[in-house]
Amino acid sequence: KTVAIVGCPFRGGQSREGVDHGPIRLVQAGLPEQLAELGWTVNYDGHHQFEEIDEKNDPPIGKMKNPRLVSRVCEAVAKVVGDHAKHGQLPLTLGGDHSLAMGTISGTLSHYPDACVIWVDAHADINTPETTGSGNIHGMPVSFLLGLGPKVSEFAWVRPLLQPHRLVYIGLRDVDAGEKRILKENGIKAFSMHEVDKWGIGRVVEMALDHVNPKRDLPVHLSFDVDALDPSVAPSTGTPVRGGLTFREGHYICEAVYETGCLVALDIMEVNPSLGTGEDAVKQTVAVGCSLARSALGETLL
Ligand code: DIR
Ligand code: MN
Ligand code: MN
Ligand code: MN
Repeated sequence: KTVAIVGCPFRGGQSREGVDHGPIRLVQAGLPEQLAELGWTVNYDGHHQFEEIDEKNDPPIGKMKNPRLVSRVCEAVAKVVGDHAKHGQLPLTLGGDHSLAMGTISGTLSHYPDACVIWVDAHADINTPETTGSGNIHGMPVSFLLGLGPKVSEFAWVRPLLQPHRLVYIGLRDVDAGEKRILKENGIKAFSMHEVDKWGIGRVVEMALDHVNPKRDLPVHLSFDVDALDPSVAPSTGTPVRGGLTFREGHYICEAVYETGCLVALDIMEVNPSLGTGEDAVKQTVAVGCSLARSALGETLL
């Protein structure tokens, strides 16, 4: 079994500096060696190199900021992730901002068209270019994958292969009004922090899997935004929201997905080493990013 690390030093889907340094810190903290220790063959040959598009050559399209840059980077990431999947390797993408998941999930679906997606996040990231308030594309990748919203020619490469019933959220607590409407209209299943409080994380993960993968026979893509965790657990991230998952709840999700044996791709997104209350906060967040990845790739407590 081989894991292919796709380091994506990319920040074009949002406006805060530093998230492009997330993957570098995760690798420096020893993630490749830690995964090797778990018995994985680790395919890692440096971070992905992206083309640069100067901001003056990339004016907004509608409200969307850096649209050409985000589109081209995500298209490249989709190819890389899809190629690893075709070679039987499990792509582990290190972000970078969550717009990258437009690429990672496109890559997964190109090889596993019946894959389901578990999206762990404080946010739904399902705004369309019309509903977005911020214009930041990291708040929109899911709408592109589902084929919602207006057709934007710059993003014509994104095949809308994700079906609403193959998507489930865990951890939501900061969802825009337009996003709530989209979730309702499309019947998309979401377990917010309210449901985590009500049922406990064990039942929530079981219900989430029952929804997207009732027979536990479909490939699973786990896309984990570290801001799903409480800011006390993962402080160094661009849009922290209080009332998040505990350390154990976050890891439990990863452990339970690993136990299904269905995981085919993993994203660890939005680690931003420039944010938080100093170097301790950064170290803590980077360490949590590494341990989430280890849990999803088979590390057990006993
Ligand atoms: C907000 C925030 N819904 C937006 N989204 C974030 O910009 O569309 N996603 N922070 O991670
Ligand atoms: Mn920089
Ligand atoms: Mn996100
Ligand atoms: Mn988020």
